[in-house]
Amino acid sequence: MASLIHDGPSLPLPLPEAHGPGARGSEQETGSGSTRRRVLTGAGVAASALVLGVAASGRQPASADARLAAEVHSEFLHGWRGYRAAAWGYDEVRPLSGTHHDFFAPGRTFGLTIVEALDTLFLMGENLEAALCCDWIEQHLDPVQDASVQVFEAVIRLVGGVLAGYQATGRRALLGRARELADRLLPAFTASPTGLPYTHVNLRTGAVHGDVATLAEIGSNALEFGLLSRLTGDARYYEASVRAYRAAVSRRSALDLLGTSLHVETGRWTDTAAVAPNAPVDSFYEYLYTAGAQFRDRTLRSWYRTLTAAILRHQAVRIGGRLWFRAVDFRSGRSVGTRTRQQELGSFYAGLLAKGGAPQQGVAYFDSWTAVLDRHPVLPESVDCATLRPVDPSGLLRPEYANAAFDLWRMTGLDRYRQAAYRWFTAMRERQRVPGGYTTLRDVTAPPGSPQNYGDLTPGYWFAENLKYLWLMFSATPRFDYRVGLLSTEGKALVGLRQRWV
Ligand code: DMJ
Repeated sequence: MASLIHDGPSLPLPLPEAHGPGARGSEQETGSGSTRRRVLTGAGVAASALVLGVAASGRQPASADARLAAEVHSEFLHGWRGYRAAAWGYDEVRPLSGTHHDFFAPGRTFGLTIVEALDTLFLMGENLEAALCCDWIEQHLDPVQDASVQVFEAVIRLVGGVLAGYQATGRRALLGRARELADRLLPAFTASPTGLPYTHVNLRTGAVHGDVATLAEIGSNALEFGLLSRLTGDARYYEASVRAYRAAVSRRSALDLLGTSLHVETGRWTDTAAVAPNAPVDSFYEYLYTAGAQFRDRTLRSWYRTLTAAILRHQAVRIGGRLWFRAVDFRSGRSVGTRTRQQELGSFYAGLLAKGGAPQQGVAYFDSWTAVLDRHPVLPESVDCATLRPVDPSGLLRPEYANAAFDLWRMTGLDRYRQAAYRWFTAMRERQRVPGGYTTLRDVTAPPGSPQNYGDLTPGYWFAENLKYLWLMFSATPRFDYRVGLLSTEGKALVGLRQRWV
């Protein structure tokens, strides 16, 4: 089995020039260029990460911490064994009851946790386990099931996970499986009169439904589809992504803000609140930046700059001396909704801001979330940023804070981000570890260890993200090229995996 993962020398990264629309040149932005410059420089922000004295992308870590890396590895294996023992072949494990959860559709399995864990296992040197995952995907993952799946989740988790498996192993069957999945998902884009994707598609019949799409659902596919286009030479995937982005960005307001959801068939906004970086728009901006950089797509880069300048201008607020982002009407810029409610899901944005040219704001936003962590060792799902009290106290084993710490550490090399991530990790270990793995919590403010507080689920993303960020920070693994390595919103290492045994 183990031989199914290639041994041998490190291979050159598959990074040819983009062949998709990104190579075609840029779309000219109008109207807000000078405003954009004023906003960024007026806030004292240089146009690149150089303000922090760092490279724009990552660099090889100077030092590993073998003891902490071993702790992280051990906890990942604890969760993995829990899944293996109770839910192998199913989507997600319920570690308290020893049962499983179907993530995409009742009665259907995609072996989600296997797909989610694959590249993390590879990065941790678990060759045999990684090979077992590859075998399962090749033999059992059915991309033509009679199941209506959420396109967004299927792309970032399944297509991304299988692609990362291919990048780790070079097994051609995995690339084929990723492509089959993408082909089954494409009708969500191609059946749409506007290019905005329907939210759901039946993998067997191609029937689409879900005619109101959030920004995260619209944009969070450009990395996976772009890589697939690059690897297969078939431009359709990336073209579908860019068409969807264009359909959304072209509907921005005069303030260069976007609402939250669009009607797929009419192209009209179904709400008018600009809520970035909170859900359900979060990764729309992440992919705009990351795909723009990865595929050298000047159009996407230009859109990212325009939209981010508007977010910083109209949504950034200081509350209690900390940086937060308020929801505003996207046309008027006036506050809407609960001004002080912030979601943990938005905390990844600290890293994105820094990567995207606003490092001071990125650091400030990270510090805001660290202040929440000072109050609540496990971050609640949402907080009132004026009081730092939970609004939704559940603890869903979310990875976003560690993701931001990883991005900031990778850019700066500063140990404070590793320390912050380690503190986050130890709280998770203390409060969410159970004999069968790791579990969600109903209330992060309840005393640790109360059985009635356990939610009985290890989400698939826990295997893709939470401990991968920690492992990459502490292990200095030669399996990852820290200079060019690219992680998706689901933590999938889409670029920068080195195909070799260690
Ligand atoms: C993950 O599925 C992805 O990170 C997604 O973009 C939003 N967050 C969840 C985990 O919290």
